[in-house]
Amino acid sequence: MKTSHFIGALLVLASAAGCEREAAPTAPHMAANTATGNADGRIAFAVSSKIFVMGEDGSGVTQLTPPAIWIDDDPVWSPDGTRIAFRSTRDGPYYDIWLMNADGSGVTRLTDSRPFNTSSSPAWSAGAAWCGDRIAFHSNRGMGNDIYVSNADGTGVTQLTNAPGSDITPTWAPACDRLAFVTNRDGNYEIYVMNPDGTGVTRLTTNTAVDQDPAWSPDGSRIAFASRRDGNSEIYVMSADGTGETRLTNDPGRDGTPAWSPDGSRIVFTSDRAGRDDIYVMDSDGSNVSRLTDGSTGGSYPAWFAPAPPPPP
Ligand SMILES: [Ca+2]
Ligand SMILES: [Ca+2]
Repeated sequence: MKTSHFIGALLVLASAAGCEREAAPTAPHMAANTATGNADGRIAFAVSSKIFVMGEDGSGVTQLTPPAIWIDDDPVWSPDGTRIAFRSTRDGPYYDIWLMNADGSGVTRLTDSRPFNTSSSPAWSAGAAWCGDRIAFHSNRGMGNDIYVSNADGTGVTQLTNAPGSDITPTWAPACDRLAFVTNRDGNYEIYVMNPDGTGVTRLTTNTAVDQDPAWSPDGSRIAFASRRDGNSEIYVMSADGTGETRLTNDPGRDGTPAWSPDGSRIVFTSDRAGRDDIYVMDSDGSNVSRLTDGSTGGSYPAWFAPAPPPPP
């Protein structure tokens, strides 16, 4: 469900490099509530290309992936909160999707795009229904970036899009009946939706600016996204059919990667309005903005755990 700063990757790398000077936790403490599978109220995020978790009030920041030269970022939760998918260059130099337990243990590879291709932007099916434990992602293993889906055990990899242009950052609707994604197939980056089998592709946004980072509200009725249509990146929300676009943020900083709270009342996002990437939260109408990450960490790529019903017996 979470997206990446894919289009602004260079900016993100520059920002991440700037964060390297900051002191990172050196002795990560493991969060007992995630180790036992209860991830309620937890937000996973990235700091300086390492993955962390914290409480939804910004407390209990815990580092999950080790200090290392490779990149780990863009985390998303499994439907039961016991695992996290993320992208990593640990077998680099190119990105692949990896999985780990919610306490950082048990790291395994999901995709293998070696030697020359990348896979990024994992989206784990979760939300209103049990959706079969599938992970969508984008990869350039074909002709340019396209959307793929894989079972969480790595089997059943299926290519969903195969059109000119770059199709990136898929995210599941909560009922898993649709996927939103971003593509420049019509000349500039817009937000599209499609059925889970790749049919029924429909464009939702229409303007000349970059539109990216779609995120479904937990009830499936709305999609939050980021757009530069008003001069710099801001968070917007629209109905799931593309109508009623409304701006939520209004700040000269770069605001992006929105993700909803499980009850839909709040939206967490990344902003550099205080000078570098930090995680902020606001009410879903754009009011009551507050910063979650303090000056010692910063952060980007927030993913708010939303519990899904268990699989049928
Ligand atoms: Ca656009
Ligand atoms: Ca802004």
